[in-house]
Amino acid sequence: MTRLITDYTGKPLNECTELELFNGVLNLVNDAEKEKGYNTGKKKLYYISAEFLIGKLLSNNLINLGLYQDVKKQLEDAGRSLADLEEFEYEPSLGNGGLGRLAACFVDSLATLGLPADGVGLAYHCGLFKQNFENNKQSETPDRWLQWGHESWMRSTGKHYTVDFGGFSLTSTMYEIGVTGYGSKCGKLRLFDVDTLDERVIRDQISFDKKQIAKNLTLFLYPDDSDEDGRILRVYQEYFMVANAAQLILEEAQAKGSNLHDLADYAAIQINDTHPTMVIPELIRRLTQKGISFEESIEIVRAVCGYTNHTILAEALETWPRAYLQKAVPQLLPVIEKLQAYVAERYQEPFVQIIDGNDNVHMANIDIHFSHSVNGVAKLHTEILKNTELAPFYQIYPEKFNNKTNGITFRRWGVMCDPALTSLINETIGNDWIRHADDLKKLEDKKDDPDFLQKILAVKQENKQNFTDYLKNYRGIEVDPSSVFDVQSKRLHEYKRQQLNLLWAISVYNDMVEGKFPTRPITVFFGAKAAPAYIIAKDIIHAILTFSKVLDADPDASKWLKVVMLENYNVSLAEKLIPAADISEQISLASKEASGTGNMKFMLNGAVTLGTMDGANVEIADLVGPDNIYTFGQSSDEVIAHYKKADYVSREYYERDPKLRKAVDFLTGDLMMQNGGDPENLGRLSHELLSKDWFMTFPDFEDYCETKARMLADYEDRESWSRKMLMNTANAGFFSSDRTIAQYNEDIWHLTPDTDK
Ligand code: GLG
Repeated sequence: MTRLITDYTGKPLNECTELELFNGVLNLVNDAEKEKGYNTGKKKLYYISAEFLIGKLLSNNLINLGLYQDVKKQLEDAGRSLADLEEFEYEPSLGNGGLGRLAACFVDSLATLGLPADGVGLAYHCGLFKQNFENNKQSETPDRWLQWGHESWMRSTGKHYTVDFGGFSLTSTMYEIGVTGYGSKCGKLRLFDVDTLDERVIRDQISFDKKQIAKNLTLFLYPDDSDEDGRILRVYQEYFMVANAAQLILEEAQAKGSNLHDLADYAAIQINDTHPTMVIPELIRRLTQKGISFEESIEIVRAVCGYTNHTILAEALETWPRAYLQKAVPQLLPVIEKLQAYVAERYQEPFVQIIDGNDNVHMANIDIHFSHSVNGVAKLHTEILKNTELAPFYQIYPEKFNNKTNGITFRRWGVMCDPALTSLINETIGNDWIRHADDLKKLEDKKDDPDFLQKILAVKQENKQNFTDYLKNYRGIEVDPSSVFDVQSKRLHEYKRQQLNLLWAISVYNDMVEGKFPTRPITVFFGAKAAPAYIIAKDIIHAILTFSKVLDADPDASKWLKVVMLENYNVSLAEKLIPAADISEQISLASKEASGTGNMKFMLNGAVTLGTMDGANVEIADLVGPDNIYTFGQSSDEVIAHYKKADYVSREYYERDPKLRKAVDFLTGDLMMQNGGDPENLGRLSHELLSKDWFMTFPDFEDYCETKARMLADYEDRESWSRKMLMNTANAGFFSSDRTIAQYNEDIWHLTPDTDK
């Protein structure tokens, strides 16, 4: 039976405002979702995460529910367009980067595989922030994605919990966003909000009164933590998230018949990075309150919880001074102290203690001792955890450590974002790959078929043209669709080394000044937000924006090289950019990128990777073979050895390599200053590179430039390049998040798919 949009709008579609139309279709989707029902079962997974970077919902849900064509037609018949509605839709701002996008892919796959699961997190009103560029610099404003009201996005469940903090309590409301599976029942994202929130406490840009917890608790994701109030606020936020989660989990388990001793038969919890760690002491506290002994509570919680480490960078291995916990969550401190005593009784090694000699509480250490599983997110990352970063823990608990290489949902990152490629694939091998991604391998049969290789090139050209049109129409940016689209999009972080790409681009410019031009024009796209308090990251953005002005101002050079830094890079923009990419830049310092998931999206969409042997790049290289990827740079073993010996001196490379020296000097040179460069920012960046360069840009510079030149030369053999594209798409199947989730379930959660019943 066809659902009519007019039943939801209550008036003819041509008389509706965009918002009325949007809400109408959204409610139609809601009903279709409810009718499909939700995956249920005795045991349920609670995937707790500070971020869920879900992206726009409308089209994705329509595709998953099989309503896309029908709704599109109803709109067209009334002279309206689904494409316009997609543009109108505002992207939810509930995440930052890879961690949050991974969580969004995972809930999609959980639903699709029929696994009973909730994503659990917070309903931030202004999300991370909206990025604006002014005077070649990033500034931030609140990303008010809930401006049309919660109800445009989520349903209030009418469920409330009380969360106690030191000296006061807050009441929460639980909201739900449906997660439609592909050809399956649905799942739910359950987001908690505080009823007393007051957006009026926001002052200038994204600053606000950090002390007014009741009014600011769920305003922003990762509020500024450069001062003590900011850091304590994060503790409040994290506890609010897990105290709600713990109440929900215990309540649901008991409703299904659990006597709590058998909680692990009813609930699995996945802790993502350390933000949800306090769920462990919180559950132990609640279990002991119900009369279960402390020792048994530990065993119960350990059987329920698994921990995923998403990065070896210190920022994700949180430590909180005991005093912060004492202030924000005094009821937890006795539990944490008892956990420390439990550890101290068994293990003397200082590294594995929960509370260190300076009274800092190590959240990851709680996770590792009191979970039954610890996983990394790519093969190399897990090996580094076992052998280096967490080696003393691996000695104690070898059986807990396991790898789960990340994945992406092929529904959003294939079907939805790349309809042209999807049609070509469907025509060729049928559409089973959407659910059984390994099927893509069948495309390899076509690798010597010149007609097919031409078709792949035509799809890419169509996508590049679409993106070119989008940039022109919506952003007023002109690019040349026949240029090579060289793309680096991801958060701005020194270890990801956008600065390496920039130094390469500057060298290309320097060559042009000397009369050496590229074979074909190149457009380098950057998309990246820098954390507001991350000074060097913002300096790098400033350098990129300034250099792009230098190029634009040069009539000769601008024909051959253009640098575009895309403002406010988010999921919706990624969906347009990735299908248009020729080159996928994955150039992090080896050992530092735990996995990456952008690398997988580009690969699926037929971009060829230029990357270091880092994170999941290593597995991409294994799958596609050396002819279909360009790798360069130091290995992770070499990098780790340099850190250990502390023997890296960036200036030596600068002195030795004239090309590098010229590029670095350019940063603070006249042309940059004449085009809006700020001597303070550029001076600081140059000084950082010359005196520290902590992420070893310089040692990889020469190899990067040579490899990129080889890659650009190979690009000119269009048929052979198309074969590389094909080999990337054909071997992307392993990176479906359906595979990742199936492995988590097999090894860690042990849920029974609803479909098996
Ligand atoms: C991290 C890492 C990424 C990883 C992602 C998801 O930096 O390499 O792909 O988690 O596991 N904080 C992140 O984005």
